[in-house]
Amino acid sequence: MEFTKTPGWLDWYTGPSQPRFKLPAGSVDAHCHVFGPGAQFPYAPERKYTPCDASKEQLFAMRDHLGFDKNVIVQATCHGSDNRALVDALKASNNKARGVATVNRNVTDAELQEMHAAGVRGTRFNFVKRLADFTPRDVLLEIANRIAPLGWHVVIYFEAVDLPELYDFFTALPTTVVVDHMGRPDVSKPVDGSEFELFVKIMREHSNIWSKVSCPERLSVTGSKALNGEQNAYTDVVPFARRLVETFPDRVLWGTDWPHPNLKDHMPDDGLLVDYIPHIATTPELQQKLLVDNPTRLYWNDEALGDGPQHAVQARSSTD
Ligand code: 0GY
Repeated sequence: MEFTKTPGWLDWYTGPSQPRFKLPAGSVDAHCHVFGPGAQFPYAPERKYTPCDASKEQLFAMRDHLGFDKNVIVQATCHGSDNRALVDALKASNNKARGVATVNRNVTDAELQEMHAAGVRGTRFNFVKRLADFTPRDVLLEIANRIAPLGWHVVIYFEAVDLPELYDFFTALPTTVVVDHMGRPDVSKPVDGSEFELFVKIMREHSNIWSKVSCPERLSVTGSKALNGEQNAYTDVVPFARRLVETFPDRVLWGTDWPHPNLKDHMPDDGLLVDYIPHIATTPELQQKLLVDNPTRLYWNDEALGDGPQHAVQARSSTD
């Protein structure tokens, strides 16, 4: 099938620089996507955008170039709940990728088991209105209760202004919960202001809630961009990410967000994006937790694939 990209679509950056920051051995890019290719894995009819293609081979080449060891591939909304491109990438990864799928209430137990065997370890609930249609809370809770026995977690994507209304739902979820991109704070507001304090509170009071401290390129308002060798990009986002890394060092993850869907302003050089990491995780100990220990514990705690969910549940409870 032929697809035409959304007008104004920015393609991912080709020829990224070599990062100056040397990632610790075993580092995981814990938030990235594959797009199609559309000819092989058609984009979903209900999608809100049509991206450029970004194949598993291109993702794995980017991983190797940047110095990551592994990926966590998150189902992008342009594929809806058709997880075939994701599962195909996981199977081709040689145990170097895990996945976060999107499932609806009609998913069968056999489909869940198949995804688990391929390396899926979570499902994503998207509350960003420009990306996904509304799903009733009772349906989401039903899905969360279906995936919990597999040892999977829930990834949530929302914007900071919506947190007060979503707070009770999030804190009632029965699994580990991973928040995308720090709950998208408005970084022109103070890092100790009421909006971000609410996010810190939900993490402080709920030890099952984790955060990705990713996507400064999406959140930055005044910071310089990760382009043209810039070693101090997105400085306005740094205090927010650094606060989470230092307050919750065992519950933070980092990812490139390659191939960076829906950016409107600029496409970052992914090498320079890696050079942003030591600004938010300033010691080797914090870097090791953020990039290696935390994602490995969450996604590779059952080393052998295909052992089935029971094994995953046991592995999970023994480390919790
Ligand atoms: C991200 C951010 C975005 C898109 C998606 O699944 C998606 O389409 O997550 C966005 O547009 O903010 O995490 O990739």
